Amino acid sequence: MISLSKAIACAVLFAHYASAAPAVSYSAATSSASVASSTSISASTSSSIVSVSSVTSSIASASTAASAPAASPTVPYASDDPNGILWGLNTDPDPQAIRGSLGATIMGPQNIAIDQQNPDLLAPPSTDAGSIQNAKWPFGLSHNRLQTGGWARQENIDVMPIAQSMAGVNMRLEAGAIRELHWHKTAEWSYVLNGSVQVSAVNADGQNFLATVSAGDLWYFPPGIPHSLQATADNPNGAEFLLVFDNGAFSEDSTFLVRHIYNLTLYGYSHGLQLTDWMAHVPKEVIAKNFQVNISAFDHIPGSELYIFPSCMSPSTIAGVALDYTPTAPPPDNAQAPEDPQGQVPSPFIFRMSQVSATQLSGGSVKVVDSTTFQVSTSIAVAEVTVEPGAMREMHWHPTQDEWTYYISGQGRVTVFGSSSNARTFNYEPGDVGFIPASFGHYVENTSNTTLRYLEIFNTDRFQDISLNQWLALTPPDLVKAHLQLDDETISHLSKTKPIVIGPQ
Ligand SMILES: *[C@@H]1O[C@H](CO)[C@@H](O)[C@H](O)[C@H]1NC(C)=O
Ligand SMILES: *[C@@H]1O[C@H](CO)[C@@H](O)[C@H](O)[C@H]1NC(C)=O
Ligand SMILES: *[C@@H]1O[C@H](CO)[C@@H](O)[C@H](O)[C@H]1NC(C)=O
Ligand SMILES: *[C@@H]1O[C@H](CO)[C@@H](O)[C@H](O)[C@H]1NC(C)=O
Ligand SMILES: CC(=O)N[C@H]1CO[C@H](CO)[C@@H](O)[C@@H]1O
Repeated sequence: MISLSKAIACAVLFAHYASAAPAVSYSAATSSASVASSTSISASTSSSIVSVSSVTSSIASASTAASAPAASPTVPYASDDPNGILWGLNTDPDPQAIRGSLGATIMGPQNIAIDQQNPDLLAPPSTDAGSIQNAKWPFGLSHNRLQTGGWARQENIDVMPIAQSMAGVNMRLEAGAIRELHWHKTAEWSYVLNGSVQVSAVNADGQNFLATVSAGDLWYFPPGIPHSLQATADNPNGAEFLLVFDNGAFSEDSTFLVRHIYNLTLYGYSHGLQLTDWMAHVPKEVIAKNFQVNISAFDHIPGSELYIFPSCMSPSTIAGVALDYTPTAPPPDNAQAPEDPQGQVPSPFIFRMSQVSATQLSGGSVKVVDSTTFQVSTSIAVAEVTVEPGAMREMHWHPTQDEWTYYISGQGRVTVFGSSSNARTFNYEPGDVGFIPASFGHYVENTSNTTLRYLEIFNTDRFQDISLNQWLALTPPDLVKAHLQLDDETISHLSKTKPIVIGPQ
């Protein structure tokens, strides 16, 4: 009897596939017939068939199926609890560790501001399980390096061990201030957050480059290419930008220099090498010989690295004692690189992403820039995503590349799923860094009343993602039904193109 019902059900499926010649042109009507016929088969006395009957009735009515206990063929149904976010940022003055019937109030001390920002850590959805490493780092928790003319703070494996493949730096330069001439073994990718920055570089063929980029634009310096950054006065306050390096152990901070020099040799980790630091650590006799000038020409080179400093006329500021410096005018946007007999670099080190129009989607927008358009950027790709209130970046994953996420505005909720029941939900705000290992399933839900804008950054030359929705739409429907017991109406809503950002519902 069991084998007969299976045989008939399979015959119906076969008939379905035979009639639907292009497998993608799925017919809801045919599938309803297959459900109906298997239901009629199950109207028998065999106890084994009873489970088939309850399965098919659950297909017929999703709402009644939900209340039927343990009716799935081998495991109970997933919980009906919608597990929504319990409070938004600063909307609950008294956040508590309670979700439904679980948890209890906090009786000890409480950092309310942190709990307000992290509802899904304090009162996680019941779908969270197992152990996903911490995947949130607010730049606001980073030690900041304050300099005359700006500051810099970093995220790397020291503070977020899960993020092995990329590290980030948030840097600020006042108008005219300079991030000094330097280089490093990692590539450097940047997204300008505010103001404008003039970048300079020279490549191994002696070709030079000079350009000014503004908010929403990118630069990229391949490993080892010497470069500098200087804020213009487009914004009288100067500029701020995000830097991303293709190695999670990157450190800008000389506090950890000893450790990183050790590892520079062993592991190829990379603190930047500064022009002034090098010059201060070579015998002056050698420097004079190198440049073939009188040694006195180097009487005023700095005794240690500058890192970030205001542009100035007098070198006397540089030795650590600010005597009298006169800020020069910040560079104009149309400044030209010095005449170069070797010519200019063949492929620009900047990309004006702010001028690319975003692809509009039902729930927001997306701009992807990788080496297909920004040719030199062979180790970093980016998707700039906006998600409107009530919408979400769809459930997806990136096949081979980790995602280093940076939140610019709005608030987002992300569940990182890493197989074997391991899942953890995090809440993000502007200035936070997130991290999602390659192939880990995730989504980004807008949990604010404003547009959520963030960057998905990958250590790769090509942006790639897999859409759950598209995957299911392009898989034989009966196969999908066999897994998820979806009804035809739901199957018909699957999208054969990637929704990317979807909603509101
Ligand atoms: C969004 O706006 C609604 C209505 O004003 C308010 O009740 C809710 O708390 C707001 N949510 C957030 C996350 O700010
Ligand atoms: C840029 O910075 C200025 C302050 O200098 C601020 O008023 C403005 O809102 C910022 N713009 C963005 C897009 O963050
Ligand atoms: C170098 O890096 C490795 C791998 O991250 C680490 O285990 C080791 O402690 C580091 N060495 C030093 C001296 O910091
Ligand atoms: C270098 O310059 C100093 C100061 O101008 C001068 O006294 C000295 O003779 C010069 N040395 C050489 C080798 O030219
Ligand atoms: C305005 C709006 O629709 N806000 C929504 C943002 O996302 C969260 C989580 O889904 C919802 O609770 C809000 O209503």
